[in-house]
Amino acid sequence: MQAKSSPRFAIIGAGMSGILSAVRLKEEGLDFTVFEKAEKVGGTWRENTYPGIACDVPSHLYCYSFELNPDWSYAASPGAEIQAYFEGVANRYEVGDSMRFGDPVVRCEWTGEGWEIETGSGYKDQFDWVIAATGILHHPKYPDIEGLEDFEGTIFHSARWDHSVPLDGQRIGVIGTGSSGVQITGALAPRSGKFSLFQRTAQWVVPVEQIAYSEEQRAEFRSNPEALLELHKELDTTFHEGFGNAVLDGKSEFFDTIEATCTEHLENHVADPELREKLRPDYRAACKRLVISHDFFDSIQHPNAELVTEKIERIEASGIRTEDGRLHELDLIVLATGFHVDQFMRPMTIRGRDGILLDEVWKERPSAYLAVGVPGFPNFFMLNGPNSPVGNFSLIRTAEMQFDYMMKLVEAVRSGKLASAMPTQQAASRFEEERTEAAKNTVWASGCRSWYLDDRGIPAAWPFPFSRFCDEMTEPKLEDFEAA
Ligand code: N01
Repeated sequence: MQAKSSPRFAIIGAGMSGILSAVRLKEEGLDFTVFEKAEKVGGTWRENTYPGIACDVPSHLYCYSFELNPDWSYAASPGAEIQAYFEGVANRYEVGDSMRFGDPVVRCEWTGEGWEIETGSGYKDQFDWVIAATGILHHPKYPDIEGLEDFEGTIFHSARWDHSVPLDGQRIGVIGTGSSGVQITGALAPRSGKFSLFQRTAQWVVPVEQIAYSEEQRAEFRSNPEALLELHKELDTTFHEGFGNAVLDGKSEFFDTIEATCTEHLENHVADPELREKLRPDYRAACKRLVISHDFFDSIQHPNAELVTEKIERIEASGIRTEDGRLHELDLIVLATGFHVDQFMRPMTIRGRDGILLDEVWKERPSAYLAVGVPGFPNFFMLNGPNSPVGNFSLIRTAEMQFDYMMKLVEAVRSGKLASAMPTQQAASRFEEERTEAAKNTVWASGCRSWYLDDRGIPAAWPFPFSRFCDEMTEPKLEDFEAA
């Protein structure tokens, strides 16, 4: 390993968490390389460019605490603006020179001294620490529907949008009514010749108006950074202490209020009683991720649009055949069918101490001590990894706290308190047991199908209050790590 006074860091991924890590390590004067498989930074915002993409989390919350942005155009800004924000941060902090683009990491191997990283091109280098900042929502999930290859029009996943394909006046079918499918519907139903949305499960749709910031408001934010900070803090507190804590109890009255708001919106905005019933969910609000939309009900009632709830039987050369025998003829099919959320760094080969493979350790399902580390993998640290808060707390705030926690472990290693930072099996098993029990009481376990659930139907996300997350991340419990 390198001298403990100058550790080298490999950061895998140049999305939100990877850029954060690069900026912070640069500030600390530490040596790092960012490995990015694609050609530029941005992660999910680089990969998802579908029409209508926006962040439904308030923009003034969805930014780094050290880089608030007075210039957001909307309360929920479009994807391209968020992508530009991340590119801007990477440029302003001049971390680009330490990034290797277009070359995926294929192997990380603990040598006994440190980590050897190998990329697809055969490039190899040695590091003391690995920060896996690979994200969650980036392996497209293709549905298991017969005949996907038989379609003679154009078909792609929502995260693989082909912008050369014409949309205006086309017959467009979208499979899936998660946040992506709903945003695509808002953008494309009015432009299409005919728009068919294939819904398997109705969604709770929370009507949040899209607010545009005027030039005066943006100028005010620019001239008054304290006001901007105040707004950021207010959104942070409201989100974490409201929604973030409410999800822990499936019976929380918080969700009665959300259900009442969504139901009123449905009753008042959908005229046709048959369509209204098709759009009415039959499970607890927030069991699946809530869909936030001010225009979905208007879009699905557009004269061009149709909500199809009959089960899809198969895809044929000219369209989608539903179980009622009807063929929905289409020019374009968009698969807004979500992501494989249990992959994390995989398919990389990650080999830890004594040659153990992460794939073996995670063969049943991924898990991590406090969502950041895995026994057997020294100095291997994950941001927004398995069991991390997802949807309940701000992803950016979470990554910032996880990064600060890691730096305390780095310090413990540099000062000789730990030989390397690796949770003990006992600490990891204790956390896993407690986490699994707590997860069963959350709203995500209240009876629905969603990407929050693991293969056993147990929610995988952090199931404790925000205060506990803050406490855990404030100071590592060194007794939970293998001793020096
Ligand atoms: O994916 P999803 P997403 N036949 O997994 C349906 C974030 N995000 O890309 O509900 C028919 O939520 C599936 O049906 P069902 C956000 O965290 C954020 O939309 O399982 N249908 C479902 O309707 C979000 O949660 C923003 O019955 C099939 C849909 O496909 C996450 O990304 C914007 C099917 C998948 O929904 C993922 O959202 C967009 C099949 N075989 C996304 N298979 C923001 O604004 C699947 N479905 C921040």
